[in-house]
Amino acid sequence: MKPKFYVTTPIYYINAEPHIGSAYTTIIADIIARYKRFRGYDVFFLTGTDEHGQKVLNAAQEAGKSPQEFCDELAEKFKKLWEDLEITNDYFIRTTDELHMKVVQRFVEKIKENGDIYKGKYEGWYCVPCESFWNEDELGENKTCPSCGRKVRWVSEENYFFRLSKYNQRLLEIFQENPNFVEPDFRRNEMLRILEKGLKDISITRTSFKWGVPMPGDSDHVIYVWVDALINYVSAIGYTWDEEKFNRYWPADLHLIGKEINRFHSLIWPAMLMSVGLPLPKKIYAHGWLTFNGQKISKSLGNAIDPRVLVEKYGLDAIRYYLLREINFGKDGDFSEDNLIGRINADLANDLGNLLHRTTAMIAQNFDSKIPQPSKKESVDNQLILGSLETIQKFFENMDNLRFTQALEQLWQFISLSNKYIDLTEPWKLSKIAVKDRLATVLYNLAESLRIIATLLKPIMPRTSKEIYLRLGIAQEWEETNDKAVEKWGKLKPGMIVKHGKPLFPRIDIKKFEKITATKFKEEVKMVTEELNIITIEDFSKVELRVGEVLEAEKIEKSEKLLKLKVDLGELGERQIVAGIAKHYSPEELIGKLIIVVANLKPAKLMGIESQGMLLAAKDGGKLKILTVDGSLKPGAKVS
Ligand code: ME8
Repeated sequence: MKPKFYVTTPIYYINAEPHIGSAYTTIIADIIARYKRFRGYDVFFLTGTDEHGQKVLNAAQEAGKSPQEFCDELAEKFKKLWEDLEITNDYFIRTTDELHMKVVQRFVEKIKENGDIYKGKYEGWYCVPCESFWNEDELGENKTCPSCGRKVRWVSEENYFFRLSKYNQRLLEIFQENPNFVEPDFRRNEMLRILEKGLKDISITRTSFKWGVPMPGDSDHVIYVWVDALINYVSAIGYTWDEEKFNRYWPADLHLIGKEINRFHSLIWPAMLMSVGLPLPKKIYAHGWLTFNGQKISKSLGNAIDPRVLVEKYGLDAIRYYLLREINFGKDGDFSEDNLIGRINADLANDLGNLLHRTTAMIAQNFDSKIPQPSKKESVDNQLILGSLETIQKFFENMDNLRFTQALEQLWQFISLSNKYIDLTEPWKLSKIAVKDRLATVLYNLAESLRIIATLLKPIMPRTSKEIYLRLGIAQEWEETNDKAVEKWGKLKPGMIVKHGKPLFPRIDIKKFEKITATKFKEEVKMVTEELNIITIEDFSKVELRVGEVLEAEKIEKSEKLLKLKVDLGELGERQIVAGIAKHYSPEELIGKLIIVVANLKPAKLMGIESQGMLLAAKDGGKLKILTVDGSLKPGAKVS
């Protein structure tokens, strides 16, 4: 049986639309989930929405909707966004799901049965945006929330309390026994300081509003939104309703969160679990916060960016790559479009794109597009192979320890090594017959390096990984490919047909681009696919291709390249077409030919002469041949 891996994101408050911050955590969790599947784990990847509490209620009221109606609409937006971002979550939990609400009540009952809940009076400070209680001595100047800096409000209520203080000592021991329980270590140390100061019991119900899970046995109270939310991690996988599933996946292997909600996950949640007698999660990782182009991302300031706008502009894989490579995981970081473009041009277009481009072009030119059979290895080949083995091992080691930046640095070192291998072996000098065997070995090694690179990229840049497989002629292997594919060098079979195509990542001209500013959340953002060189049948059908008969052809004065043709397109009438074929065809030999014409191209002027369409021709080095039909057809016949 496969080992299991259970990874979660926070469940996001549904008071406003998702943005690049929530997308950051979700994309990282997706990369971890895909990576673990790739390594042979049975993964359960959970995300969802946090729908109760004062903050969501206020947002619904402002929108003039009932809270349920408001949540239903927003939950769909979150789901749609994750779909558009190709997030591979196994389940999406909503805290308004009836099943979840029952589990929350059952969980709280168990805490109560264990004697950990008592009734008392709560008087203190509350921050609605953070849904957090604070002690007087924790507040900032002018009674502001230490987490978000906004004004807190005084709350005085009869509440139920959870005996958090009872678990103080046990938590301290857990932190000492397992130094990796909370990561990074500086976040762990912050939690240790809180534990050393001593935990106070916390209020876990509210009476001032009704939007929440009713407290069992006292429906005047609703359960505190954080208690309700944390329980999602067990309710989603069957706690109290599917024992087998729950025992399979619990405890969670990784709760991935942002730093500001660390104490809920590292202190309160473990205490709640101890109270009901459940094992604790294996790791809580509290990552840093992102700014966008140097500015704080804030829904209230209206500068939250719909992640799809970024994806539309730069491509999904470029964003995934950038988030991992540039933001040192764990630390705060800035999502800067300048740096993103720098990375796209240098790492993706130059390093990776050129390696692929040069390799497939040389295989196409010298081996009729077939992956060649390698022969005797030389020492420069062995260096490349050793480099690949070292990369695979270090890449896995870094990924296993959530050191994403370092994992990618390692992989890009190998890409540089492969590019250097081209410079050292100078394959363009080997294309003479006498050294064809050597050329075959060099090009095989390059294609094999690319296969390894694409395989390791599968969890991080799935579209690019798939595209490289396609270019290497092994697209059918991609879906199933996993870490076994890089167990040894030389798994690429000679004879596969490579496809030489458009650049993987077009370079972006930094002078011409405009920075993204605040955007409204888009309902339907068209996602970019051209990065992949793939079009849909609908895209193809936009091009109207017709058979045309050349009626007249003549040279254009002062132009060496251009010919002016009159072409009969049957029902579409006659067209004037200007084509750059004068160096390859004389006007006379064209007359009467049945050629293929793009009939719905916007007219353009060439040397001042209008061209009402374009003819198709194929080029191979210096040779050019126009496309004709195989037999006779009426002018105007449709090509599809
Ligand atoms: O806290 N940079 O929900 P939330 C990086 N419902 N990550 C960011 C970010 C930024 N600028 N902004 C948001 C809640 N995040 C609770 C969670 S879990 C049981 C309940 C990410 O909508 C980051 O993961 O405020 C952060 O912890 C989370 O979104 C907060 O989402």
